[in-house]
Amino acid sequence: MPLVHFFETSFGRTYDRRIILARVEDEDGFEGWGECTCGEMPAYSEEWTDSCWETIEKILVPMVIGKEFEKATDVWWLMRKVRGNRMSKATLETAVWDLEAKKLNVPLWRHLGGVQKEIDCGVSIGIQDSVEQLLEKIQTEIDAGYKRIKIKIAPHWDYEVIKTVRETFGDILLTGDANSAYSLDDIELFKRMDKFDLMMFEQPLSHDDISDHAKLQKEIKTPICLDESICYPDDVRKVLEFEACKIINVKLGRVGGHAQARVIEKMCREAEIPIWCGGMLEAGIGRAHNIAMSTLAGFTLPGDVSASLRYWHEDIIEPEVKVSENGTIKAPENAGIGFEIKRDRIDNLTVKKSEIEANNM
Ligand code: OSB
Ligand code: MG
Repeated sequence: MPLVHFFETSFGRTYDRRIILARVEDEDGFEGWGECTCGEMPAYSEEWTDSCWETIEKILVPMVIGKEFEKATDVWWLMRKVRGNRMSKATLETAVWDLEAKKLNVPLWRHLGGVQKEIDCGVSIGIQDSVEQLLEKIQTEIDAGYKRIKIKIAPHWDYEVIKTVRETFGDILLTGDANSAYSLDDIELFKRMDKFDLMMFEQPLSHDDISDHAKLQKEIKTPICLDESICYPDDVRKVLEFEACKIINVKLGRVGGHAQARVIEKMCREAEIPIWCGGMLEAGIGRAHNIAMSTLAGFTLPGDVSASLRYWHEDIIEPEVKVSENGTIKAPENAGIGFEIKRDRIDNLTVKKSEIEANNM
């Protein structure tokens, strides 16, 4: 699926998405859908489209298909012998959650224990060809009502850019996401950027680091938010212990699905660490799962979940995800993820398909 506008982070530019979808069916004919949130390159994480395909088809499906289990929460445990590969796991796991909610005839968000009927939305704006272009994009999103603007930062696109954005837009809720582009050698730069009063610096240091972030957090007032570093509930325990951040970004794929996300949400809520839902340039199915997760009580900050039309000329769900002029999305009242799947559109976009039946295993 071609993106409406390219998306650039500190690790590169994306023009087109190659997305894996999973459709699961149970013996009673109920179905559920999941979307793999990996990138086209092993850059944000080690997983990428073709590796996920192999992992899901050859390794994970045989662990789940044809198995009798009580609840969607069991799927994570059925796959426990596989280390890592959480985006691959989440693809199947989230599909089973959708199926379970449809079977119970309840919206997935209620089934997960969500309490917020409407979620607060922000946007993530990539690195642009020019600062003027960035300012234009920010204006568009503010006009659309979004509650928080996040810009991507990198060593060629940081201090001066943030300064200009602050001078132009004043007191907006503003965040900078570095996607691991810096090291502790940059402490002085971060201290100088403290004065811009950002809501947070997201993942400034290494993708798998906790202790360097703790050192940086001690030196700056701006809250650090961890994204890439948080893979398991145990990582949350460690970042809290070392005070490595003050905010956490939760992504369904990065943590392995809804069951793990719920554990992390509860831990953060109890520790009074605010969390928000991150995005991975999802198509409609992944976006719908993000909306459901964002309704959990701990998700108190605006997430990176925004309107379908910011990404796609035409999405794969109906209705498309729309954002109110107050910058919110209403949680749907239909069963499961709550959106219709556009099967024809998906069929037209499909380049590869694998159908696996339990009795063939
Ligand atoms: O770090 O949050 C990130 C996109 C791809 C990989 C990593 C990230 C992002 C985003 C986009 O920031 C969020 C979105 O609009 O989906
Ligand atoms: Mg991020």
